Amino acid sequence: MKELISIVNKFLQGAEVQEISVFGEGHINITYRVALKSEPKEYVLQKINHHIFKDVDLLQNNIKRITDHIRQKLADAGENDLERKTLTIILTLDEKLFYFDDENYWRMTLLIPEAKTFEAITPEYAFHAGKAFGNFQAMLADIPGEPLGETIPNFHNMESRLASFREAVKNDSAGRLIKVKDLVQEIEKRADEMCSCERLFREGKLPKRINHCDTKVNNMLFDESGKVLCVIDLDTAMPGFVMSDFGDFMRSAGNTGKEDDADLQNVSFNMEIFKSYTQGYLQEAKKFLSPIEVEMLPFGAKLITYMQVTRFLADYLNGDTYYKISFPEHNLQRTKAQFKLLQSIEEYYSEMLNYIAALV
Ligand code: GN1
Ligand code: MG
Repeated sequence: MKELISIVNKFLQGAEVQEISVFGEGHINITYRVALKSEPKEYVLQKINHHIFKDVDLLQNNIKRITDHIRQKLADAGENDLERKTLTIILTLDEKLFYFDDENYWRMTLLIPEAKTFEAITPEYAFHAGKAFGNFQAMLADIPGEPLGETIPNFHNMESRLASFREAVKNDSAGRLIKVKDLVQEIEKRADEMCSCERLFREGKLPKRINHCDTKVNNMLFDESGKVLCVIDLDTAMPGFVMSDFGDFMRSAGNTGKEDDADLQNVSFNMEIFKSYTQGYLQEAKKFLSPIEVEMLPFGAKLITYMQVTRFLADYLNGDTYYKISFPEHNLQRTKAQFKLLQSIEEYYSEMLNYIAALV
């Protein structure tokens, strides 16, 4: 606690801290909520996982550019209450975007008051979420200057994810391969199909656009009425394929169970969430998407769920070096739950394709 207070004081001079508590559900960074004694405002303090985000300068500069750009767009559109509709970065006392204490990297933002996050939502909320993520992609389409840097190189590149997965299988460094041979086979069976986006990109048939690249339902803040206030967790915003963002929302909000559900019977794909989200998303995004991007949205649901299966299983095989875990077999449980979801998505795949074809 004392250490954390001294970090807070690198950002807010002489701030008297009332309370600091662990906050949110993230698997990567460590996040705290900070309340001060004298101020109504609250803050979010994060220890950035710099083993994963190796270039913190690039990371923080990306986020600054994104939030500046969005704030300007909102202001131009006559919106008010901007501090609740985009993240506000708190600079350090010497006006830097993060503080480095010789070991760890820290950053602060304003905490957005009276906002809610959810792990599961209703179709009505999904419609608003679709609009919000569509609008997020639209707003970032004309961010000025250089293209945003890749904070994690090849982050949503399936070919490179498969290469890392195969490396993990080959090394079997935690000696766990024996337990997961069937899952490895299931992954290999689908490998070729799942690399379609990279092939289409090379053939010049599929563009890259700025994506959020972590459109989990819990990376969105909702207000009391179910409308989306603000998109958060901007760490991975970078160029990618639009169906990735579509797919990550389906993977999280479209799951009737939990990401790591121990009871696989709870896990299946929720078509109602798919339909509402698609309607909301296309309302905002139809104007800038090419026909192939629209057509491939359901593929995104398969792809990102499949990618998550490979990522969780690779981490399990590597001995849990990437994701935070809560118990020893957590990554295996996550893998199984995500694989069950993938199977359910596969069952609904043609229904999804038909739904979109009828909608456009
Ligand atoms: C991580 O940090 P968090 O929990 O929002 C991960 C995503 C995964 C997700 C799985 C930088 O997101 O890519 O899809 O866990 N972020 C990073 O829930 O790897
Ligand atoms: Mg997050």
